[in-house]
Amino acid sequence: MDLSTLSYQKFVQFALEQTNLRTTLTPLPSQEKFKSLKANDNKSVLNAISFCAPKIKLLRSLTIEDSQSMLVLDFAAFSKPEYDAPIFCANAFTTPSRSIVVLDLNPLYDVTIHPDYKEKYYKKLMPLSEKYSELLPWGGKLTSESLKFFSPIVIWTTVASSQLVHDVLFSAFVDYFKAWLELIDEATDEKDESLVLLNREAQHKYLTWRAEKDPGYSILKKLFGETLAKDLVRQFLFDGVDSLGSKTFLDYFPEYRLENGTVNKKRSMVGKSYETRPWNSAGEFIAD
Ligand code: BLA
Repeated sequence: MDLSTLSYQKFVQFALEQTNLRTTLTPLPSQEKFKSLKANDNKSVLNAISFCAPKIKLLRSLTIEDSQSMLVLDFAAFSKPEYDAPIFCANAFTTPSRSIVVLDLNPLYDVTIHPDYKEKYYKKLMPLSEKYSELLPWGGKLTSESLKFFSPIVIWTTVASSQLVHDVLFSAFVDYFKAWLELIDEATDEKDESLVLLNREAQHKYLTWRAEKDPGYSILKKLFGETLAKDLVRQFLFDGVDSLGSKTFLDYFPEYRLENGTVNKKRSMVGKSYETRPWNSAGEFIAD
């Protein structure tokens, strides 16, 4: 399809407006640093924004739009570590033929081993996953390791690009972002410093995973060159990876260690799995 009628700007605008209705966003230094970022192809249009707010450590968005070849949305928002709220995650990669999408409130703690966390945040949100399951169906096998960063309401899809899909995706983005804002509104700050430390480490582990293994990296490298792509990943998209904690990727994910001590470049050590949605509509894990 012709991508020139589609854009992810509307998604970002919506999120900023909604957030500003409830809290006060303050621009972060990383926004200034990356706002004049230019792609090597001289045609992709970029938009990089980053903010914080009293309960939000980082809300950032990167869009890359070239109507001839691809539209990219990478939007995420993290609470301050005093709150154990999920991480808002909206990633979309759209070409004229298909769209690859992950939309989720990524859990801070793996829901398959922390049923209390699942109960606390996802039980009442389960209808959301049903609502979009027909038009944004499960995208098939994915990197198995990614699943522990996904929630039972995750929308993981790879579908033929169309105006309808784009509109449905906007509707889903609206629902999921509003749900996230609601959770942030209701969140009360943790007074127990040891639990705050756990939250901070969980966010750091997440940032470490994505800074190392995000599937978008090869495209960023092509557009910006290796040095800038690395800076963009570590200082903008996953800002905090070098400051929130001191553990390394291999501390968190030792199975990726090669004999010479470096990180295995493979995205998955286990391989891809989960051909179908591994949660049922009650949020129970049903994969073997
Ligand atoms: C593919 N993107 C994918 C896949 C997933 C994600 C699961 C399928 C391949 C796989 O299983 O690894 C997304 N994975 C995620 C997310 C998390 C995760 C969000 O673990 C969070 C924890 N995608 C982007 C951006 C670009 C992009 C910004 O988000 C481009 C700049 C591209 N994603 C992209 C491409 C593919 C892809 C090109 C298909 C090619 C591939 O699999 O490498």
